[in-house]
Order: sequence, then structure tokens, then C-alpha cells
Amino acid sequence: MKLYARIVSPYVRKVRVFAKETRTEARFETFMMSSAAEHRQFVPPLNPMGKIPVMELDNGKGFADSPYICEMLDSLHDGPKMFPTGPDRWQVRQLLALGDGITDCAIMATGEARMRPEQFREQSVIDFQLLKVSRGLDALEEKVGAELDGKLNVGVFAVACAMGYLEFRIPDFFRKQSSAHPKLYAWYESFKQRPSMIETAPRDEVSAKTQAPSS
Ligand SMILES: N[C@@H](CCC(=O)N[C@@H](CS)C(=O)NCC(=O)O)C(=O)O
Repeated sequence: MKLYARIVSPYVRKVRVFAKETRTEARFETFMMSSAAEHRQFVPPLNPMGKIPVMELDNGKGFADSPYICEMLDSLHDGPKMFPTGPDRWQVRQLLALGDGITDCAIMATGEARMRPEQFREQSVIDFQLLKVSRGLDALEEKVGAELDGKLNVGVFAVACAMGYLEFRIPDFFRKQSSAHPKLYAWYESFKQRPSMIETAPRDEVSAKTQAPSS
């Protein structure tokens, strides 16, 4: 299998963290694209939505959407499952939805800020999305010590990658939110020291800078 990826994508990061933590990384190769041109060339034939991550299966078909890619990888190992089937089954799915939901809203905010020429930028759209992000952080603050307590699961990875995206793309907003969410920020500071997080940290794609912005 082959994962189509970009280093800046928080959803790709979640899949890569997942693969490292479940030791399923050797089951696929990663094609790290470095430009919007490569994205446009390779991704739509595999995923009609044109989004990454997408996994090219061994039969040549595309398998899309990060939660499903993670769930598929979870079926390929015999270690502790990151999509639990016990009593915390639905709670973990909701944590995944919250982490990915924060990322979705943050991307809408940064897309408005980065992809539109300044005169067409609508500050109220950015504020509307960032309000959702800060409500999401409020909800996560309540979960530290309970759902965010050192256990590993797909929901925890989604939350960590959402925090990583905020820190990378909207650092001022990220810093401003810290005083209202001290437990969450302490949890994240510790979690991001994991090798899986360090090895997948986002950075700007040098060659893509003059092309259409990415996430
Ligand atoms: N729900 C999808 C979201 C994927 C997504 O939005 N990926 C972004 C990159 S971070 C993308 O490919 N955007 C390009 C586009 O929308 O055309 C997932 O979890 O995989």
C-alpha cells in the first residue's frame, strides 16, 4: 500500500502517528508530496474529493478519509486496539470527532486567512470558526485526567494532531488560548514529546510556497 501525504496535513499526521504507535508503518510506503501540483496530479484519481490522506491499496484503488485509514490499520496488528470495542468504544469515537472537528474548523479559519487575497478576506468567517475551536478546547480541558489520561487511542491522536496544527498554523491564537486551558496545554506539552509526534512534526513545504497554499 502507498500513503499519499503532505507534511503540513494534520489528518495525514494522525495516520502517521497511528501507524507508528501501532507499528503498522511497515505495511505501507509513504509518498510525501511537496507541492500543490503533485497533490493535484496524484490525489484526485484515488480520491474524488481530492483530499489527503488517501491510501492506494495493493489493487490500485484509493482508500480515503483518515479515521477509516486508521481503523483499517488497526485491523492489521495484534497489539492493543486503538479503536476499542469495550465500554469506552463510543467515548473514543466522540473524542476522535472532537479532535478532528477542531482541526476542520481551524483549517476553515486558516484557509480564509491564507488562501484568499486580503481584500476578499472575511474576518467574521475566521472569528466564527475560531470560536468553535475555542469551545472545542474548553470541552477538552474538562477531559484531562479522564479521557486524556495517558491512555492511547485514536481519539487521543486526533486531539494531539489538532493541537499541533493550531500551534503550527495559528501560533498567536494557540498561545492566547493557553491560560484558559492549562491542563490541556500541560497534557499536550507532554504528549508531543512522544517519538511518533516528534517524527511527524509539520514544517513548511519550501517548494510549494509559490503555489496554491496547502493546509
Ligand atoms: N475528513 C478528511 C479531511 C481531509 C482533508 O481535508 N485534507 C486536506 C489536507 S489537510 C486536503 O487534502 N485538502 C485539499 C482539498 O480539500 O482539496 C480526513 O480526515 O481525511
